[in-house]
Amino acid sequence: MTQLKALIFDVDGTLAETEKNGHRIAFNRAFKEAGLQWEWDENLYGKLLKVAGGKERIKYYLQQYLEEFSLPQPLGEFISKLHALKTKHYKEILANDTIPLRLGIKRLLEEAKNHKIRLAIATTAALPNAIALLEYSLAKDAPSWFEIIAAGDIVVNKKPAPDIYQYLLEKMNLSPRECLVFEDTNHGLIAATKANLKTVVTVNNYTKDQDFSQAVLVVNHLGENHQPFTVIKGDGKGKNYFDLELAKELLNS
Ligand code: XBP
Repeated sequence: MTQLKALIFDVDGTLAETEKNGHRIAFNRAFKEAGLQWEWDENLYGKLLKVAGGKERIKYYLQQYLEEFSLPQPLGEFISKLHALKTKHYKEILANDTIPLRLGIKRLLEEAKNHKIRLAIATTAALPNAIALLEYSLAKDAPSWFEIIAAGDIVVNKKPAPDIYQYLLEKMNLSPRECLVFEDTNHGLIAATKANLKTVVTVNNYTKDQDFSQAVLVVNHLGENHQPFTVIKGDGKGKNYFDLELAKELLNS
């Protein structure tokens, strides 16, 4: 029997629905402030989400959608400055509008904390953005709930590469068999699976049609007693909502 020692969470889309009304709006505000006539609507943003990481997403947009745009040089510097503006706007959005956590997230995090299960974050987003979401949407001291917040450029290769998960396992001195991961996207699932980690997927509107065949469980959200989750794939073990008991059962099944 394998002992559950840690839960590892992706951030955007998994902890909270931050993409459509958070990151997307922040990108558009940054473009406007920089004098660029670019507008990422919901549909376009859904397509751009296949590229993880804000800087990488801007670069992809330039290359795939703005062929006629003469690329400023040095391109890396231009993108970094634009992304820094976007980070400023994203933090403002979180501070002013607070994006709520997804159903069941706070309950599960508190249960894990109370049972001394180690917590970590593995995100492609920039560190200040992950920290701001935790502070504004969970609790002021929430960043300290997590032993490691592995974010952004801490690894060279972002999801779907397994690097961020391998980095965490090494830093926390954990075996993949002792951890369970929570993701919302196919590229997050691939990253975790390549690192030999079992993964639970909570889908959202942007990701619900993606391939999650490698997940141990796919649900619409983590649920609450009065708001049960719907199992999309896998065995929810007769539960209404996701708790530590289910995490342990999934790890050992
Ligand atoms: C989500 C992302 C990020 C955000 C933008 O990562 O792909 O790129 O959309 O964040 P994850 P930044 O699902 O791994 O949390 O602009 O800070 O990169």
